[in-house]
Amino acid sequence: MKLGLGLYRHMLTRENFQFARQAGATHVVAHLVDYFKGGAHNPRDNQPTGTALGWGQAGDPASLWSLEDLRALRREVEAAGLKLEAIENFDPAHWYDVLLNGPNKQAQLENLKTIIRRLGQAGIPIMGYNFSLAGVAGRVIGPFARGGAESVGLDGPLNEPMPRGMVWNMVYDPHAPAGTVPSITSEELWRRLADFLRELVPVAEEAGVTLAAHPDDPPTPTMRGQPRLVYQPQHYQRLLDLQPSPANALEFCVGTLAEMTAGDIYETVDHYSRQGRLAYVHLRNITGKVPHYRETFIDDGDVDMVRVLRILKQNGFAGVIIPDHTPQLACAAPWHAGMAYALGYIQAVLKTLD
Ligand SMILES: [Mn+2]
Repeated sequence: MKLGLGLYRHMLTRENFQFARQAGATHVVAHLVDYFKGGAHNPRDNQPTGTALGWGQAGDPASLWSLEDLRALRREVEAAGLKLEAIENFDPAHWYDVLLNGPNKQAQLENLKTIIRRLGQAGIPIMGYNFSLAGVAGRVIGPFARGGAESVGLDGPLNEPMPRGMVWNMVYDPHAPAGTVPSITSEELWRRLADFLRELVPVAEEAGVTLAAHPDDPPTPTMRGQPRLVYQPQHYQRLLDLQPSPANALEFCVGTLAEMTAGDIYETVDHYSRQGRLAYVHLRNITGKVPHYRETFIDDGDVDMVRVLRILKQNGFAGVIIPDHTPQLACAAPWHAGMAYALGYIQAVLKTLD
């Protein structure tokens, strides 16, 4: 198993690549969506949380990530002695009508295929995504973690419907007419995912890229009046079975899976890792279950991380593990200190298992 660090777009700097390498990481997962653009209520040096208005503004719908930019990013990561393992998340600007089944759906499916082909050409092996209408919404911030460390949690789902022009907790059309996005059924959401996978998986196979699905975070049955896709552990199997290809895999988020009300986290880790369909792993600890949980330090929650990592090893998982979110440590660099703490902890467990 390999240790990686996830970096938000504005953190893709030489200094942060050095930080990752110094803290023991060998791989990087890069976010290319700027979640923080125009989001005044969103702290930039922490995971995005936002308000009912979402995280921020989506990118430019007419401008896809170029092959040149992807290659340049890979070169910069490699110059620091690291490998670029994955890009995490499509920009809502590039696929809002794939999620919403809107008039630009076919054109935007072509956008996604172009992006996958470019990843393949740039030698980036994994594309992480989260097929969700409401996205990562509804969470609250507070001094929830050990010693009063600032952390994130959920106190019940956000039921206020999404305004038009918003999807995936970002604004893709600031000039959209007033009103809200009508609710859809769970089966309709699964049909939209099936359309996406039917079109994308063959392209990913040909490009040598693995598609990796994140579960719904937070995993409540509904959010903002919309259904969720993967909010119980068994829903992940339905997603895998839609396209039984190694290119249809999981961005396996242990924290989110542990927040789910059904299932046992160790059985879930065993069930999915033994199928060889984990593209990469998000590691994070929590206390509680939806609709009331708190993110904790990696050693301090309900989940025995040593046991999780042992199961992954026993089942032959050889991919990259990144710390997911961590609480902020009270110091001059709260995000970095939190990540360094999680990286050191994971590294020590991996060494022990070897
Ligand atoms: Mn995650």
